[in-house]
Amino acid sequence: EGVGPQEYTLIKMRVQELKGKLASLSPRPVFLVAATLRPETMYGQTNCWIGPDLTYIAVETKDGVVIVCTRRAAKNIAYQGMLSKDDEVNPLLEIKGYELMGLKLSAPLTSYTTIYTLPMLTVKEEKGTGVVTSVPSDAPDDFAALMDLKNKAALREKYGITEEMVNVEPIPIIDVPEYGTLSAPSVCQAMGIKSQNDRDKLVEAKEKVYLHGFYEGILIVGDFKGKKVQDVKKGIQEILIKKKEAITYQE
Ligand code: A2H
Repeated sequence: EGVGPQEYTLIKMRVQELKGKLASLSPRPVFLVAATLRPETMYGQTNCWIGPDLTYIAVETKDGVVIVCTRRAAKNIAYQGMLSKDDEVNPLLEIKGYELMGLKLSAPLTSYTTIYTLPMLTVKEEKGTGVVTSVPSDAPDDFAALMDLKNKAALREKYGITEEMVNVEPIPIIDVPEYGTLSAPSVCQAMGIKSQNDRDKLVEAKEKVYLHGFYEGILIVGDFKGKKVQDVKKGIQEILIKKKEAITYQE
């Protein structure tokens, strides 16, 4: 990671039904916000990751919607002047990650009309918003964590996840000369990676997939079809921001 501030795109994903603790936020629209460096990969989102043991808060933004993220991220968002009361974080509620599992979300660009929140044990409290977009076609971490949930009934049961919620497949969105249109699954398979616990191998797989995907990848879907990944990031970010489906975020 560089020395300067990192700019992320915060992707807004609408919670379709407000149940449990979230019911008290009704009738305001509620969004989980995920920090990504790769907004063009939102065409391939299959689910959303939440850290089961992290603590999240709900805060109201200046445009009257509610966003859910870690307290640390909410402070940064407040500092950037986006919350109702400047520079002050007044949570509407606090909620644990495990209480946010199995929610139905509407997310931009993906071909799935509903995606589910699922647990990933490696979501870091000190990065981004604690909410992570899952793109198993192009991120080895996402592919491995999804495989774990598909293969391990005990893991699903622990967090109240049903088979239906993990019944998704990686979506081909980027063609990488060396690896084809499903680069993360291809590299994971070639390296024998079956689980998010294969830490060392995953580090190597990520280096390969991210490097080749970003510098050599060609988008094969959407408005920027046929263009190089490195040339479309800004354009896709702008479209999402215009449609109020994303905001920029620095930390
Ligand atoms: B990226 P950097 Cl397809 N904990 O989004 C763990 N990982 C997190 C996180 C957190 N709290 N917050 C964000 N991230 C992930 C998509 C993607 C990403 C693709 C390919 C590469 C890639 C789909 N997941 O990142 O340490 C998010 O995953 C390449 C590094 O700040 C975010 O972008 O560089 C990335 O890590 C930010 O990592």
